[in-house]
Amino acid sequence: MTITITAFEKSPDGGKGLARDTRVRWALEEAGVPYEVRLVSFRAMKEPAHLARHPFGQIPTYEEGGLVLFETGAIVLHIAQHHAGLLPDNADARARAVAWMFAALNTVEPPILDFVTARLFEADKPWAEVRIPLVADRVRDRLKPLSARLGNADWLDGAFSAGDLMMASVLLRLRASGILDEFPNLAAYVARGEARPAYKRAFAAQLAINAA
Ligand code: GTB
Repeated sequence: MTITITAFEKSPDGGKGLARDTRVRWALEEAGVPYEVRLVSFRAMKEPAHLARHPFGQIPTYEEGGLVLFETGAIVLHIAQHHAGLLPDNADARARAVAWMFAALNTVEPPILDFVTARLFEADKPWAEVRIPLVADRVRDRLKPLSARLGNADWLDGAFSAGDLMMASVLLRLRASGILDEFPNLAAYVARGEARPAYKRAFAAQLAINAA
């Protein structure tokens, strides 16, 4: 059955892979599943056809037969549950990999979003000088224990899993700020993710659209 995802017609990052379709593309590439992409403009994202796919008018979405999904956590989990390569066979290890997915989305990503928003979109506001260091410290408060847990390991819990895919995807957005480099093992962890052939294919696919 054909899988179709949605992505920005023109991503604001110009193809740096920071928009959230990249993590869905990465999961599909890890699973070896072909997919098609429906590109949507910012206007089309808020029109009825897309709102029927995504109640908040965002990308990415995922369509497969009669199934329509939104939220990258739900989409990546769906892919991981239906194809080999992203979740371990052992039930306990599988549950832990899912826990890392939730940790990425629910514990690590929120302060990163606050930080990126403050730096990129609110830097001209009168409170920015005070707020940005505060939110940067909230990011560090998450990265310190994450770095301690990862230690010298390649991945968070044994073999690479959807938990690592999601965590690396979330951490990627920090690179430009320099905060990631304060934690060399996390910077190396993200680089390991980016070095995976599946990530490279996902990155190239979104770049091909945005560089055009
Ligand atoms: N929780 C949702 C999920 O994980 O799927 C969040 C989805 C989301 O925020 N989608 C964004 C979107 O559609 C695109 S990824 N925004 C348009 C809107 O809300 O109207 C966020 C994003 C956008 C641009 C860059 N960039 O250019 O660097 C990076 C990330």
